Amino acid sequence: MTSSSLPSHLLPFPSKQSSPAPPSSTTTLLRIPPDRTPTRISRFRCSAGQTGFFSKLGRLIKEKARSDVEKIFSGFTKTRDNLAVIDELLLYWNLSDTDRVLDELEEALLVADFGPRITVKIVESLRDDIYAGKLKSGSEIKDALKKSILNLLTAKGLKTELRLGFRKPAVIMIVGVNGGGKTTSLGKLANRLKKDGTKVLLAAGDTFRAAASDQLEIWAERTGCEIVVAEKENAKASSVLSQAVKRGKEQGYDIVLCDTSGRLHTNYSLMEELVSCKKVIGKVVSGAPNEILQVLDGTTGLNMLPQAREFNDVVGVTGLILTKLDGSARGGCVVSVVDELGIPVKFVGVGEGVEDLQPFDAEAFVNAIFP
Ligand SMILES: Nc1nc2c(ncn2[C@@H]2O[C@H](COP(=O)(O)OP(=O)(O)OP(=O)(O)O)[C@@H](O)[C@H]2O)c(=O)[nH]1
Ligand SMILES: [Mg+2]
Repeated sequence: MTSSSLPSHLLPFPSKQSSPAPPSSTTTLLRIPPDRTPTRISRFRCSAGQTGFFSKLGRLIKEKARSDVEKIFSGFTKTRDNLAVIDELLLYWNLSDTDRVLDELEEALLVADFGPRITVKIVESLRDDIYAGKLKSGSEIKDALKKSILNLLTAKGLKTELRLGFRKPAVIMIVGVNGGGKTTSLGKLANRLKKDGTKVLLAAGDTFRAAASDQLEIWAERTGCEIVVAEKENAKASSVLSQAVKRGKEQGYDIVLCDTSGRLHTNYSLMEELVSCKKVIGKVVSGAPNEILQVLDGTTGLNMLPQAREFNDVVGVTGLILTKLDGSARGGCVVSVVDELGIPVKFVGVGEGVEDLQPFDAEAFVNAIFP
């Protein structure tokens, strides 16, 4: 089947010729119920061909990652300080001292929130390599330590770029506990995608607090994206998201970014609400949501592990956004989450500004915590 014989909502992307109007410069608010047509709709322009567009977008996003390493990890001072002791230990390391040095190294990793499972795994593999004569100096041990952490972060072929499928619109749901930075991350992501030439629709799926949609509307204005908000109070999140994705489909959006309410991972009924949000989205666009990104507050340390585990069990998390790395982030735990749950970190939040979202780069991460 050629793309021209596909129904319009299945076309990967409109060609440049089919989208003649210029993009709108202002935000249009779309309110449900959907019988109201929006006053103005921006048209998508894509110079990247059709199916290749999302992969090009992913590549662009990844390339940008490499340019801003220092800013990304400015918040790791605390983690770095905790791990600085490792440099001192390894400086004076000699073979006869191995067990004592490895005990202290273990302690330092635990203090830096690597978690017991990962810590033991790393230290035991170092011990084996030292006694097998593969590591002969402090600097070799440090390199091996960094390499084993990098391996943990990159094993299992985890993809850090967004995977958006080929149907339009791609749908991304942002989930997580209260106050982690979901709405802010969604706004920053909208900014990034919009700048890369994508037609983005925001969906105010946090119907729990009245102020939540106001907050997202500010992000819509800031990024020049359109937004769907609930018309009435007490609207169901699933109904707002379903309407938004329908809009996205009917009006040729590339991506719908869905905000959701913060919820404790231990609250069964709220977690179930997420499941119904996911279901209704999938009914509108088969295969959607393409990404369910969980926001984890980088300052919460090991608490992020049970959160990630629970959200993943309930809705199937496809990627993580690690926020507040500009604060006093506790980086070690990320390695545990990635290793235990096999979910890649896709973005990191490094501030409250619109530009403060960076793609995750595992190598830069390791270099930031072990300079
Ligand atoms: N320093 C810093 N602050 C951040 C970052 N991301 C979010 N914040 C701040 O964290 C606070 C909470 O952010 P929100 O985006 O409202 O968090 P949320 O998860 O949507 O919160 P709820 O909807 O209430 O669950 C706000 O003050 C944000 O400005 C970040 O990367 N760095
Ligand atoms: Mg929010």
